Amino acid sequence: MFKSVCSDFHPTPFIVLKGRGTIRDYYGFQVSTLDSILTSPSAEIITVADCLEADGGRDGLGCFIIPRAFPGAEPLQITLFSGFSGFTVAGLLVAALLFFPNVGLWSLYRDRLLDNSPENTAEGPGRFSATQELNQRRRVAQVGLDGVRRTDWHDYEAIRRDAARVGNGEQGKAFPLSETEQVDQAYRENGFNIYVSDRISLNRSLPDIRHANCKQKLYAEKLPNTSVIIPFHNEGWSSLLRTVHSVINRSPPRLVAEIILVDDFSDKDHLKTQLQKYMARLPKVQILRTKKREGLIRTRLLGAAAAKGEVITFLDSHCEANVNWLPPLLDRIAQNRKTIVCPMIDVIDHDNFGYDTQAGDAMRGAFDWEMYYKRIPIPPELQWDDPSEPFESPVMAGGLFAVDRKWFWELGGYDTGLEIWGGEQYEISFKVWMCGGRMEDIPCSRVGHIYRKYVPYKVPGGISLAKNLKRVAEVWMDEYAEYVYQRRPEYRHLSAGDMTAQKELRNRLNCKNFKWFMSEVAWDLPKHYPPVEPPAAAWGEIRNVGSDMCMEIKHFVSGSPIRLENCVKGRGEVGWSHGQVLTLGWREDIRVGDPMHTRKVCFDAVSHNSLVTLYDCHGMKGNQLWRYRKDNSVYHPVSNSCIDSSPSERRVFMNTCDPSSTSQQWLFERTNATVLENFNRDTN
Ligand SMILES: [Mn+2]
Repeated sequence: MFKSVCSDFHPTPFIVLKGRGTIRDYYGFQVSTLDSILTSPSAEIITVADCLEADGGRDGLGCFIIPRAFPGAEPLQITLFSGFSGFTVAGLLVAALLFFPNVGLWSLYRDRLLDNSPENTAEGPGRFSATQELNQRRRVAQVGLDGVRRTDWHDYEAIRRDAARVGNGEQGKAFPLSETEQVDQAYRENGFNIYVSDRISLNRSLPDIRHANCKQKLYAEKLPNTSVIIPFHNEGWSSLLRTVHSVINRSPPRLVAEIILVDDFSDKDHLKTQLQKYMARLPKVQILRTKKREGLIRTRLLGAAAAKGEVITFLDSHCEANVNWLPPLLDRIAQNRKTIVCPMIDVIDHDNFGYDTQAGDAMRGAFDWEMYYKRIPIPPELQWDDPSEPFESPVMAGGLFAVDRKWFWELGGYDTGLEIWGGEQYEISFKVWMCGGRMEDIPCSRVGHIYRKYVPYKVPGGISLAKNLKRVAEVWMDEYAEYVYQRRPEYRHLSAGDMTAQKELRNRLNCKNFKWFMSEVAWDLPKHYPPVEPPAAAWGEIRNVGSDMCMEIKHFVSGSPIRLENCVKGRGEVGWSHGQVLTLGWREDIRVGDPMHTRKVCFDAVSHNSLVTLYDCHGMKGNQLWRYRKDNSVYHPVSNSCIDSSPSERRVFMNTCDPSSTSQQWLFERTNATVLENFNRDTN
């Protein structure tokens, strides 16, 4: 099947990646589903990266092809498409460079591939040795122009020990799963496979997937120490302990003042005396417990309030700290105590505990105007020659960051009016930027995190997230809050509680306004998520000229086919509830809904004769790019074909364009001539 896709639209070889869900190429073109890849005899392809997962299943931004498993991968994990399997790794890299040249992230990744793959794959477990010796020779501290003495903080003894480890999950490898191990219960209680976690050492080794430059970096000899705060609620035994062990194993002892576990009213037995006894052997670890369920935000605050270290470092309770993760964070704070720093968050697979980068790896934190967290590419203006250098990020992902303890409290900690979970990452991010600090992501600091399959416990109080977001919008976002309310009208009249203290804090700290934040910090965000949606080109019902029937979607979910049905408008019914209201919007895709309320499902076609179906919008044009042309055809540039219809079968499908065929002629209920002309001018 994808062979034909390949020859039709991709005369050139391309890399395909294995993962759960659908596989797309660089253009966002849907190549195949995983199943067809695995069952096809022509595919020798086995690699990891999944657009959907990469993107949190939302907008396709993560859908660049990035072979994230490549560096430390099993030998058979990348091959090229049929006919190109003779390519060497070098050939593959050349192909990659040719086909994905404009992605900054890609170039970042490419550097890593080039740095890591040749010597390391050859050397096997001794992967550190070359740089290691080099570093050991340079271990002497150097005094910089600024008079600061810098030293190599790597613990080579620990690195050697880790490199020698073999066994389940060692070197961050995926645990081989048999079906019996994917027991539902394991997921139900934890949101990830605790059985697998239990079979992996608490001290397991991880692959050093940092950029090679990180191995050479020196950091100030005199760094502040930190309290590491790990809030948890009903966390699994091995996942919690592995978090603690990884911190102890991979942090210079004198930089860790204490590790504070904060139990948010767990009821699992293993988290009571058993945990108490276990931690009694680890002098730096203390356990605090809330007296009732407080939620993540107040639990973190409780830990922060008890902290004595100069810096507070928050971690999630199912993390693994990687090689030399701490000094790069503390060093930035030592240079500017008002900097909040975040490690790169790597992905620990919730099924098999394989360790890998996020798709795209280094990206800036952002949000859309419904306040969903998003990741956007680092714009060229902010890319350094050395991609391992810290870069500015407008908002943090959430649970993993380090902050000068006093500065955290000067900023008021978290707004205590925020409940349970959600929105706090925006609050602290807006606050630090607007009130005289800054925020950075640190590529040389990496921490793995298990992204759960789902949240295994009830989150009490369903509207707390809405309230939290409204609080943040009201206190920090000024006139930009309106853009949120336009998309979330239900927030407008929601009571978010008393915000006097927060507004006073903003005044007292003399914080800049949100307009400043948008123009100086998140200036690249509107390119990806414009506050005001540019006008749509066409919307409303789409009526076929030949049959006088309308396009209709029965279920507004990915995978639904577009059908031809009687137009409901003619029957005096409401089009949107019938799935007959559609919008050709500014991203030049066709979405369900009217221009002000589109859903994130788009018209999607895989070939010149396939059905037209809905798919999660990726916003990257490619196979979701449509043109509404003067001859009333709906044209699909990537396949050079048009939407056709069969009234007897009620089917809507792709076909060779035939301007004389009325079954290919469509009338949108409304059009904006100017916008349409602009769209059509761009290509023709
Ligand atoms: Mn988590």
